[in-house]
Parts: sequence; structure tokens; C-alpha cells
Amino acid sequence: MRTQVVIVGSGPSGLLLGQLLTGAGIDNVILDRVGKGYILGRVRAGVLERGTVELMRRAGADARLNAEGLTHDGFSIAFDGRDHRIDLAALTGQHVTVYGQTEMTRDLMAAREAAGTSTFHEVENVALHGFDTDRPYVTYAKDGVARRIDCDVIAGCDGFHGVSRRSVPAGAMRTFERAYPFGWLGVLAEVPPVSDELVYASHERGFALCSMRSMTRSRYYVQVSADERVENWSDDRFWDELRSRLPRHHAEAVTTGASFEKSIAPLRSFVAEPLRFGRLFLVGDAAHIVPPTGAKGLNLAASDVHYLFDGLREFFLDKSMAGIGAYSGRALARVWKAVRFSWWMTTLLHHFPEGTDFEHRIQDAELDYLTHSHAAATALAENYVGLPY
Ligand code: RFL
Ligand code: PHB
Repeated sequence: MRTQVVIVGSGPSGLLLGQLLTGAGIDNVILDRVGKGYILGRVRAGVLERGTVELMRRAGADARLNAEGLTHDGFSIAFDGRDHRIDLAALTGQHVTVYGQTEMTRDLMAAREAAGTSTFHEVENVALHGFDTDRPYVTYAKDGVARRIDCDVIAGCDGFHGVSRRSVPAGAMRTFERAYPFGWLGVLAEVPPVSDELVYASHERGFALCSMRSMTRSRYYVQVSADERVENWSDDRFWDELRSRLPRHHAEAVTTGASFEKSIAPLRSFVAEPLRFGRLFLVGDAAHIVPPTGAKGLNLAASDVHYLFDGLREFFLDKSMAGIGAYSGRALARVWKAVRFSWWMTTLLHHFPEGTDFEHRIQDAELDYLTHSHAAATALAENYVGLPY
């Protein structure tokens, strides 16, 4: 089999890239290790920047997002028993859209199916070959039968644990990493959210986040230690812990109910450089991870797709290498700013078990500064809504 672009990974970055390529008449095939049901069962991001929404429009997959996505003009930072609202609309003239990654993925899968473009799920032993030549190819097995796809370009959209980054020869790549000594325990429940906007709460017991998927479905998180096990958390324990970290007016507004998803995600910052190795391009979580505090992971995957799609369009349609040559530098410049922002917001709002009294006072001072300085609030807001592409 032959195609122009083999996309490894059918998460949001692979699906978005595939849909844009198909729209531009560029032939592509997606391979994923797991089935559609598994991908749609993963509960992840919930906040989309304007650029991500715009890419969904260009991909022709935005009808349900427009109808069901919630426009949020602000969010709150809660600490010391009170709330401070960050007015995104007033500070930046922009908003964010609350729409689950699961729904975005579902919409992109439906658009791909409608376009009749090939996706192979539940493939094994994906291996990338010859990406240092102009005739790369990908091998894999499906139902026990070995297969090969020849192509011009490979897009590694296979997440942090994928094969693409691992295929790059040692010495060709540099990585940067920070691990945090905690994770997020997340719960999804069919209950109305405590507030019509998100609440990021800093508390000495640890960070908590009140988010949502709709006005009847809430997504809550509490900071837990890095080695915590989900089995230790009954729903009752979760609701008690959440309430203990919120200012009283929010705690009293928490509607409890049975959770239908509960999981723990570790927090880390990670960047691999560069993003291009000959005819292989790394995209999204395959190349970089941010802690979820600034809601940037999925949005960074989308901005990578934006830059790569521009480059591939020039490559295939204008026969120019300029765009693919610039991809890594353009994407990484934006990635590092989001890595900085996510690290900063994580450091500001979490309780660090090893933190000294000095560090706790610095956190207090920074929160106080945010609530009294228009400039500080504006810097937070412009990063939160998403820096321009
Ligand atoms: P994904 O979504 O991990 O998809 C990768 C796909 O590749 C497949 N794969 C392979 N396929 C073939 N061969 C192999 N060897 C393969 N290995 C893996 C996998 O099966 C999978 O289908 O990466 P992608 O597309 O780059 O998307 C990245 C986003 O998923 C991620 O950045 C976000 O979910 C991060 N994130 C958030 N981002 C935001 O922008 N806003 C948020 O509010 C937000 N909240 C979150 C988050 C991530 C979280 N977790 C669980 C890590 C909240 C949480 C709790
Ligand atoms: C979510 O709704 O899952 C969510 C929202 C905001 C974040 C992280 C996760 O910063």
C-alpha cells in the first residue's frame, strides 16, 4: 500500500491533521494501537483555545462544538476562603470554549468516516523505517498479518508512550523534563457544576479544580501524592476532600453523585527537541507534555498540527521544503511558552510537600499580586486564552 502521509496515532492530533490533509487533497492513512471505543473511553481535556476551535472549523468538524460547547468569559482562583475572578473577556477580549476532548475526538472520527479516509485500529508492532531518506515506510501487523505502507512523510501523533519518539536515534534528540511530586485524581459525575465557570483552588491540603463538561456533568480534580492509588478513594472520600479545599460558598454548592469515571494522572513537564527528523515529524504529546493546570496539552497538540499542516501543504502542493523546514522552530517557540505557563500555574496553585516556609510565602505573595495587579492578571489571562499562532 502507498499513501502520502502515514499518521501514527488516532488521538486528537492525528485525527485533526488527517482531516486537514484530506480537505487539502493530500492522501493519508491513520494507524492506532487501540480501538475506537478505547480512545473514546478516555476522559481528558476540557478547555479549548480559540485556535483549536478554528482548526475544528477548518477540519469541517465543528457543528456540534458550536452547538454544545460552552463559552467561558472567565474563571476563578480561590484561596484564603475567597474567590478572585480572572475576567478573560475584559482582560483579553477573548474567551475559551469548554468542550470535552472525548467529544472533539468523536466528531473528528465521524468526519473522517464521512470522508471515507482509511484508519486502521488495533494494529500491532508499528515500526518506522527510512525516515532519513525520501522513501520512508511503516510496517505493522493487523490480525496477525504483516503489512507495509510506503509514504512520503510520517507524522508521529502517538502520544507520550508511542513508538515515534522512541524511533529517533540516540544522540539526534535532546529532552528536557520536570516531574512534580503529585498527581491529579479526577472524577466525572452527572451532577451540575458548583459554578458556571471553572474554579482553580489553592489550599494547604492541596490544589482542587472544579470543571465541567456541560451544565449537568461535572469534572472535578484534587491533588494527590504521586504514589496514590485510585482504589483508596471512595466517592464519599473524594467529595469530602474536594469540599475541604474550597471556599465555603463553593463547598456548600457541591452536588454529589455517583462518579462514572475516576482516575489518577501524574503531572510532568517534558519537551523533546527537535520535532523533525528527516521525513518524520513529532506532534502533540509524542513530543511534549505539560501538567494540566493551564489546560494547554490538547491546545498545544492543535498548534503543532497547524504549523505542520501549513508545512505539508507547501511541501505537497507547492513543492517547497520551506514550511516543513520551519516546522520544528515555529512549533517549539509556542510550546516552550505554554510549558513555562503550565509550570508557573502549577507551581503557584499546588501544595508542594517538600515546600519550605519561604516558598509558601512566595506563593501567597504571588496570589496577592495577581488579585491586585491588572498587569499580572492580564499576563495570566493572555496565556490562558492561548498565545497567537
Ligand atoms: P494522545 O491523545 O495520547 O493520542 C495518541 C494516540 O496514539 C496511539 N498510540 C499508538 N498508535 C500506534 N502505534 C503505537 N505504538 C502507539 N502508541 C500510542 C494511542 O492509542 C492514542 O490513540 O495524543 P495527542 O493526539 O497528541 O493529544 C494530546 C492530548 O490528548 C493531551 O495533550 C491532553 O489530553 C492533555 N490534557 C489537557 N489538555 C488541554 O489542552 N486542556 C485540558 O483541559 C487538559 N486536561 C489533559 C487534561 C490530560 C489529562 N491526562 C489524563 C493526561 C486533563 C488530564 C487529566
Ligand atoms: C478539565 O475539564 O478536564 C480540565 C479543565 C481545566 C484544566 C484541566 C482540566 O486546567
